[in-house]
Amino acid sequence: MTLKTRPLSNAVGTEILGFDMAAPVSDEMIEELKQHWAETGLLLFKNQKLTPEQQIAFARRFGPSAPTPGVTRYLLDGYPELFVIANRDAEGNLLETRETARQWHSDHSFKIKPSTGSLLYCRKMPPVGGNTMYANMNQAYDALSDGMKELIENLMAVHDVDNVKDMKNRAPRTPEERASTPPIAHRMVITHPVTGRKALYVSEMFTDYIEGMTKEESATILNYLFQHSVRPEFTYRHQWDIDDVLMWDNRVVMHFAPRDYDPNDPAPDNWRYMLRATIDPWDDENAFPEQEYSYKVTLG
Ligand SMILES: O=C(O)CCC(=O)C(=O)O
Ligand SMILES: [Fe+2]
Repeated sequence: MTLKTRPLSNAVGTEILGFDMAAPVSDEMIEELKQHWAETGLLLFKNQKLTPEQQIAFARRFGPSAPTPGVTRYLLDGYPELFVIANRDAEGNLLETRETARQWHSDHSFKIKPSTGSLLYCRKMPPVGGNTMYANMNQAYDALSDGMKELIENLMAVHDVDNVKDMKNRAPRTPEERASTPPIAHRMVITHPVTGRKALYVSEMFTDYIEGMTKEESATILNYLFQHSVRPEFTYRHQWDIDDVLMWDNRVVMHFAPRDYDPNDPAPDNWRYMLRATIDPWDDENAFPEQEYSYKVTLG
């Protein structure tokens, strides 16, 4: 059986039409979904009615659960595989994750084996704003000059959770949390195992510096790449409806949640509540071929 689909935008994404994620899904259909996921970086499923168990079970068809190191405090009660990204809890208390994703990033790029994808389920959304943006890093790579491609081809960039700027609403990380996420070097250019396409693999949220360069040199190159990779023509901006599920491939896209609503506004309908299931590569699977070069960076 072939899925009914339509493109979400020129740059990113495929909408999967008339699909029920809670119903039994054949292996063939999962393979077909994986192909769209790899080719366009993002799948949209609308009008989904999922229990936490069903969301987790669907994500598990694509890979094992990816524990989020260093952020054990934000997991759904009774469901440690689901990460809660919300401005308020059911009692109206403000939550620390209300300013999540205010910089472009690829999830878990600070791990030696980064997460391949995430599956984000919208439970509550304010009437205006609360959008999520995606940028196609295959297209960003392709649009670079040959000179820039050659320069970065074999360079390693260091990714670090402590590079994240917007931690001000969060409790300081404990020494154990810090120790669980040492800085990690990855190739700046990765190749997707399904499509064979190259992608830029640096982000303003997690990428700290380029190995073998001074901070100043590396900042100049990285800042250029950060701006270049999110040029409007490479992006898609999703306006969420409640019951939407978006599932992205971290090897193809970066994403970003603009502060286009006020998470602190106490109005009852100003409530954004999302549940994320995070997908790791299987044990025998390299998320991308260059990963064999990734390593932990020894400090000072
Ligand atoms: O809240 C969002 O729109 C995105 C959050 C995010 O970065 C994620 O779920 O990985
Ligand atoms: Fe994210």
